[in-house]
Amino acid sequence: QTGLKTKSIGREIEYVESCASTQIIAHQLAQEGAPDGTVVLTETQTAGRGRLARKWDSAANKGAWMSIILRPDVAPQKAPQFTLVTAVAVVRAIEEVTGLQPQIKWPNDILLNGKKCTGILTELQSDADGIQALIIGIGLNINQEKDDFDAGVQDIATSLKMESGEAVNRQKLVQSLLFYMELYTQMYIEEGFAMLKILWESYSTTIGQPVRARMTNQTLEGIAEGITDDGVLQLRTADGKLHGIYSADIEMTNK
Ligand code: BT5
Repeated sequence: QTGLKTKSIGREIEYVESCASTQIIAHQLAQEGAPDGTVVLTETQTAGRGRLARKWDSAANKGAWMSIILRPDVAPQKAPQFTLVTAVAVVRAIEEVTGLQPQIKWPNDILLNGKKCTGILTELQSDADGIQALIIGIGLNINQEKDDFDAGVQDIATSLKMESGEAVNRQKLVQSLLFYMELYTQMYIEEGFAMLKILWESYSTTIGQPVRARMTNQTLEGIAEGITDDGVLQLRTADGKLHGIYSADIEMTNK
């Protein structure tokens, strides 16, 4: 009994007690032909990962560590938009189940009171025919206490329990998240990003703010003016130039 209200996402669930990373399992399953909507879910990861091979701290039995396989018929350049769509689904699920009001920090962080409660990692399997699979990793901190986090992230991370003061039913949260993932990914595929962008902006903590964007080869400072319909961040530097940023680590410079 999963209690799911979805038609495709989560119809196939691969649940493992423990693993290195749900991304690794999902990549493998996708290569073996796993259907659209397959979800890999675990209690703990020994090598959970973020972007650029960073470590994702995945305390046992306290979070939702999962990867979702999608097979959308869209161009590979659209892959980053799925990070934004996923962020909206995460925010809606947290709101629905806890009443908390999370914010989105472009591109892949969900924050509560300025601290990170969720990270999203979108990876791509593609070939000359286009996207074969998107592997969307979601790491959601639910019932950790401060001491459950690795020392290195204790100051920047938070959990739903730490913010609401109450333990949160993890199953309910996962059900709600998969429901919103299905709703919003379908909306995206049928109607494009325009409507979702409005929703995304209403949750964004980045837009209109002064930020520092660290990229692999340079750092830029300026005002985050908005995102394009492709999800690219528009950053205006002091010299008046508008830069399109596809991927970066964002620091809010006014906080
Ligand atoms: C992310 O990367 O935020 C993407 C995280 C995706 C994790 C999920 S869990 C299920 C699936 N399987 C995986 O192996 N991964 C996905 P990035 O933006 O690069 O942020 C990584 C940084 O976040 C780290 O360098 C730490 O500073 C911080 N961090 C690590 N663990 C954290 C945690 N549990 N909560 C908050 N921040 C954390």
